[in-house]
Amino acid sequence: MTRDEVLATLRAQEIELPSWAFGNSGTRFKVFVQEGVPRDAFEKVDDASQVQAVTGVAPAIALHIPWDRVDDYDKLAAHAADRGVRIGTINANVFQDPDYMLGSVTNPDAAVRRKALGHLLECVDVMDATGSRDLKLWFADGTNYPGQDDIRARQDRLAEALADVYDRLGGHQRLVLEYKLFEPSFYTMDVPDWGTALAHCNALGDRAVVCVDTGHHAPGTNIEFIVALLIRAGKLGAFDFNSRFYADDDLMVGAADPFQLFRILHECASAEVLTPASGVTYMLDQCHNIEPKIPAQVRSVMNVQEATAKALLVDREALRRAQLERDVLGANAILMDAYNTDVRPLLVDLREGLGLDGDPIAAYARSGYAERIVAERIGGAAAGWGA
Ligand code: PSV
Ligand code: MN
Repeated sequence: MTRDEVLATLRAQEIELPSWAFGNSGTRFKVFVQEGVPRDAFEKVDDASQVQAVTGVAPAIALHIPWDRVDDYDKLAAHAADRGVRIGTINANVFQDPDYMLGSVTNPDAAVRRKALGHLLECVDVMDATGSRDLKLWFADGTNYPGQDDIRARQDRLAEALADVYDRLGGHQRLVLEYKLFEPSFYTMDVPDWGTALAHCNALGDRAVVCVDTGHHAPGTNIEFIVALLIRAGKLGAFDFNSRFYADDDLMVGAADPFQLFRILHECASAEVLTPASGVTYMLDQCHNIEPKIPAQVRSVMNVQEATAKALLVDREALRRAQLERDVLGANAILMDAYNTDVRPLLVDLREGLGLDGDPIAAYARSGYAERIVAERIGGAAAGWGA
C-alpha cells in the first residue's frame, strides 16, 4: 500500500464514541464525580463533537437507552448534525431495573420477559427517529448457581426474544449481539462467547451480526483469531474497544496492550474492513473513572489510529510471499517491522491534511472548552451511573 493509500484509509476510518464515556462512572466501590460533566444527551453530544473537532475521525456518538432518553429524538439528531456529528448505535439497557435481577429476556417469569422485549422494541423506535442503523444488545442475563435455572430453556427464551426484535427491524437496520464471559452473572452468562453469539445471529439472518468487546474474554484469549473467523463468516458487526488488565476494566483502548490492538487491526486491514463501507463499526466502550473524560476519548481515538496506521503499513504482498515460502521468521519480521514503525509523524500529516492541529490533545486543551463546561454546567443532575 502506498503512503497515499494508507492516508486515504485513515481519513475514511470512523471511530464511534460512547455517550456514557462523558458521564460520571466508577467501580462498585466509588464513583468519583467530576466537574463539568454533561447533564443530558444533548450535552453528551456537545462533548463528543469536541472529540470530532480535534480528531476528524469520530463523527458518531452511540446512545444508551434509557440513560440517554429524551422527549424528542428528532431534535437530538438535529442537534448532533448542528454540532457536526450524528447519532450512531443505539444500545439497549435491560440490566438496571430491579425486575431484571434474575434476567431480562431469559427470565423465568414471562411478564419480565415481556417488559424487557418492550424495551428492546422501544430502542428500535429510537433508531427510527435518530436514523441509526445498529441496535446493540448486551444481556447481563445468566445464573450464579448450578441448578438455578435451565440452561437450554434460557437459550430458547433468548432466541425467541431476538427473533421478535429482528422481525421489527427495518430493512436497513441491524441487530448487533454482544457477548461477555462473566459479570454480573458468575456461573453462566446466557451469551458468554462469540460462538453463542454467532449461533444466534446465524439463526436470525443476514442483518444479525456479532460485536466483539475487547474486554469480554478470558485472560490470554486470542481475540484476533475470533475477529478473523467472524470476518470470514461475514458476521463481524462491531467492536467495543477498551483495554483490560484483569477483567472488564473498560480502560482506554491501546493502553494495556497496544500490540494486541495492532494484531486485531491487522486482521481487519488484511480483510479490508477498516472503512465504514465494510459494515464493521469501530466503537469505543470505555469509562473514564479517574481521568478527564474528553481528552481520554481523544487519546483513545489516537490509539486506535496508531494501531490502524501500523496495520496498514504491513507489507501484505511481502507477507503473503513469506508465508507461501514457509519463511516463519521472515513473515514474523514483516509484521514486527510495521508494528515497530513510529507512525506519529504520518498521523500529524493526516490531521494537517484535514485542516486540523497535528496534536489533538494540545488543540483540545487550548480550546478552553474544559474550563467553559466547568463554569457553565452548574446545577442539574450530572449524568452517570449513580453519582
Ligand atoms: C457490558 O459490560 C458492556 O460492555 C455493554 O456494551 C454495555 O452496553 C456497556 O458495557 C455499558 O457500559
Ligand atoms: Mn461493550
